[in-house]
Amino acid sequence: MADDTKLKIVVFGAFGAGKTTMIQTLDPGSKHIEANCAGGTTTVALDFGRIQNNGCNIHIYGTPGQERFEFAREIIARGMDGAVLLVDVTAPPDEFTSHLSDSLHAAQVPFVVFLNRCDGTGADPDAFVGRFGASETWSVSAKDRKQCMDAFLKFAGTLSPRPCGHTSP
Ligand SMILES: Nc1nc2c(ncn2[C@@H]2O[C@H](COP(=O)(O)OP(=O)(O)OP(=O)(O)O)[C@@H](O)[C@H]2O)c(=O)[nH]1
Ligand SMILES: [Mg+2]
Repeated sequence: MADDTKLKIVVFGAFGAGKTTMIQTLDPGSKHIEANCAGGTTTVALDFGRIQNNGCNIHIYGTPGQERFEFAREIIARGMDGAVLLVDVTAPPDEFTSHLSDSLHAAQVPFVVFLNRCDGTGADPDAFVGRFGASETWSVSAKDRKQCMDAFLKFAGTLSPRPCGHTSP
C-alpha cells in the first residue's frame, strides 16, 4: 500500500549553502518562505517538500541558514528522524557549519553530509571529507536532480520510517 509510512528529514547548513535549491530540485512542487537579500533570496522561515518512495512519504524540511534564526531551527528540528548537513565546498570550512554538526551529534540524530556546489568554481570537496563525523558523505550539486535524489534516497533508506498515524513528540 502506498504512503503507509513517513519520515521527517531536516536539511541544515550555513547561509547560502544551497538548502532551498536542493529541496526545490528534489521536489519541484516544494514551498519556500523567503525574503530578498543582496544578490538573491534567503529563507526566513522554512522550506517544505515531499518525496514518495516505496510506500514511504518523506517530508523534507529546510531550515534558515542565518545564525539569528536558531529558534526557527530548533522548532523545525523537533521530531526529526534524520538530517542532512549541506556544506558549500567553494568556501573555506566555517565555524557555523561545525556548530550545526555539533548540534546534530548532541541530538543523536542520524545525519549525512552533502558536500554541495561541486560544480562551482574553486570547489574543494576533499578539504571537507571526514570533517563532521557523519555516517556518510556525498559530493553533489544541489542543481543536479539525479545526484541529489540518489544520495537522499540512499540516506532515507537507512532510517526507520514510522506509521503515518504516529504523532511525533
Ligand atoms: N552552481 C551552483 N549554485 C548553487 C548550488 N546550490 C545553490 N546554489 C546557488 O546558491 C545561491 C544560494 O542558494 P540557496 O539554495 O538559496 O541557499 P540556502 O542554503 O537556502 O540559503 P539560506 O536560506 O539563506 O540559508 C542560489 O543562487 C543558488 O542558485 C550548486 O550546487 N551549484
Ligand atoms: Mg534557503
